[in-house]
Amino acid sequence: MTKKMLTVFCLAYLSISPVIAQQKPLKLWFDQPAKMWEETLPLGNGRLGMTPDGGILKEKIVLNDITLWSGSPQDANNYEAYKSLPQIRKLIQEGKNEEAQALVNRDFVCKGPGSGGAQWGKYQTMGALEIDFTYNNAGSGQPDVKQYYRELSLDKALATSSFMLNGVQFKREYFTSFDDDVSIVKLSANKPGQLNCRITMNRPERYAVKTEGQELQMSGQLDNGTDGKGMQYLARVNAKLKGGTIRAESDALVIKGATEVIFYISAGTSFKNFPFKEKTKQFLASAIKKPYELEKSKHISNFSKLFKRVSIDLGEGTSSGLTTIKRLEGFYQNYSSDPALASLFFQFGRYLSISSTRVGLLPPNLQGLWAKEINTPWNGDYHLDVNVQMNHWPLEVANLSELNLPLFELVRGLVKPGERTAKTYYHADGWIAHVITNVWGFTEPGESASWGASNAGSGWLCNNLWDHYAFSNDIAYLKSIYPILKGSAEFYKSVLTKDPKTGWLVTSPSVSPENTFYLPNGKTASICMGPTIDNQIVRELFGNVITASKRLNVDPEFRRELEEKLQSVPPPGVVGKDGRIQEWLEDYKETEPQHRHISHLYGLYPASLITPSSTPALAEAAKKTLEVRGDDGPSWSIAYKLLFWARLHDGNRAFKLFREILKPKFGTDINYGAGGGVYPNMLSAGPPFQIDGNFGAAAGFAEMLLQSHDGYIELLPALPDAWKKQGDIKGLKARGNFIVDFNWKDGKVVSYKISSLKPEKIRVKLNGKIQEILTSVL
Ligand code: FUC
Repeated sequence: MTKKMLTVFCLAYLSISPVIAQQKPLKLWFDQPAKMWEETLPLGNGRLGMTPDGGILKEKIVLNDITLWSGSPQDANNYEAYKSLPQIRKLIQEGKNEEAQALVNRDFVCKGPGSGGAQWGKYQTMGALEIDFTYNNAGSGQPDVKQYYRELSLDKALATSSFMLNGVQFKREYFTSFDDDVSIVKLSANKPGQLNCRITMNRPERYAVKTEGQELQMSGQLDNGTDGKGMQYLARVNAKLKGGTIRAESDALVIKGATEVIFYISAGTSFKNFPFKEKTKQFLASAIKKPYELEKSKHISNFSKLFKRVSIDLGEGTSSGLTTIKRLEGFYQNYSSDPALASLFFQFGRYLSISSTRVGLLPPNLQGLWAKEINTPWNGDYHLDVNVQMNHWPLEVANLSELNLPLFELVRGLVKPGERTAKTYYHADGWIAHVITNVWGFTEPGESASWGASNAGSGWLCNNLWDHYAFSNDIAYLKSIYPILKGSAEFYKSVLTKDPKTGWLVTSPSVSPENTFYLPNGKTASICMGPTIDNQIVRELFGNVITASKRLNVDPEFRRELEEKLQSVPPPGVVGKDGRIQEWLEDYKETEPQHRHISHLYGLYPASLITPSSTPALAEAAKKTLEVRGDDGPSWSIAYKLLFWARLHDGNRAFKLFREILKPKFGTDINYGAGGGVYPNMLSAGPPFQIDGNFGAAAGFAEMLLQSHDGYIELLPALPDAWKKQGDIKGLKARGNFIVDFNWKDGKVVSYKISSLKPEKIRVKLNGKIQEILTSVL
């Protein structure tokens, strides 16, 4: 920092006006039961998930366990692949990309059916718990239902439903406990003896149900794609009653004349040899003997430890009392009447993160944790060309840093198989993962060249790993990820080949995720060398490994090699003749100008190779790129564009995308083009439900209000007019391990506090000026 830039030295706490009102309870609520699964309320404790529909006479609760996967580890490497590599590269250099693509399809994809095969597997539902209240119910005919209410409290991670039926008030509470690791459903009536019901469990396939004493059990074994004997699972249900009787039938529990019933659902799988039979028994026994109110309060307090770290208030507006679906319907046209919906959606993203992953387990997959079927869209897997990365983008800024660790574990598991794939296909050092993976460590290319040959997967994952370090400053963590980052850099270092036209070092063969271009001869192809995303990833990764090796004081020789290679890596972007950033090394025309993927802006986000201050020309070209791409797409694509515009400091444009992503949707047919939004329960509609849109939008929301990637912390970098009036934020995080609190009025920051473990001099940009300040101590 120069003396000139040291405009002001001040204390980090600058209070000019009183803090804005406390955050109101955060909830989604409905005045009727869910008519489709996308209206149910998602609950999860990072392992177990459940989505109750609040049905009056029949309640269906879909159950999940994040580890429930079919398939098994496999070796789908084509050990002959490397023989074709020189020829593929030669054809690409000669401009015969379509011929190269044919060869990739013949020799350079995975062996076998890839992600279409049973061995690859699927994340799938555990089944459902059904409570039938019509059973044995006195009287028939039309039920007289009044005062129906259904709520998901984000503050408490608790769902409730209540209604009056034939003069009796019934209430249900549901939570996936952060205490005893079981799911709990409590039914109560305000008059004695009114609860009569029959409880069953089922699954679309591979299940058996029985009772053992007073315990209902569902168990089964999934297909592993070889001998059919894959992962095992077990769900146990038991109940505690006030009043009435419980009786076990061969495949059901029958309750008569109770005033209160508490169901405990304990479930587990054999994933990684988890002793699920014993553990589910222990979890159940421990929960059932604890007083319900104690279990509930421990659940809420454990959950709140994470959730309460951040509060946001953008003002209440006049619509915040409406049902969630009415608020969603109104928001697009009349957003200024409901600023609280925007902060609710951000907090919902945080809620979903806490609910769908936990340290020591798996990262959220395409559906997070909530799959309602066996044939989950795209296998409910981990896509590495934006989706799983996006699932983690809000975590650091939203002060849920530790929830990045399950991804780190997943990536660690890819290194060994990825080394085999690197050797087999490229004769290369290090490790690679291509475009999709599962819990079984798949790293081979996908089964089709057009999307499966991307070289970007492993490098892109390293960006997530690095970000956790950038935000946490945790040197022990850096030490632990260093071998992974180094291994990825080793891969790219050994595969980079010289483009004879430019002399640049590039990947080959690869693709720009899922997009296709026209060759000068009019034919189309996807296979190419040096797609822009790969160039940006290599540049960023090499830079990070160089920094890490200096901080850890290791590998000076390797560092020098990377520094030397970096001289010949293409710049973060090349501007084509129409002013856009080229997606490919050549200025090809894309077959789909509005393609959902916008991978060539990776350098703008999540990387920070392109910024308005450091590369203004590329930032302008990025705007043109986005204009042509348009504002529509599956929800994740809209979220990505929102993030780009936030990085380009265009708050109103970012907000336009934010509105698009909050458009109510009901359809569930797969969309590759336009039409993303949200379902009534605010889960993201690709369509179908895909959770990356929720997480991407949460990251985008934060990116409009706080950025820290350009050498300083910037407050309100892309504040839209809609939120100018007022706002109050507490607990967001900035790179360098800083907690950031601030509030604003009429678009100007009026008070802020930046805290760290010890006082630090840092640069902050607020109200248009960069200042140097001293942080407060936490
Ligand atoms: C990629 C995207 C699709 C979808 C799928 C899970 O293939 O192009 O839109 O999100 O991942």
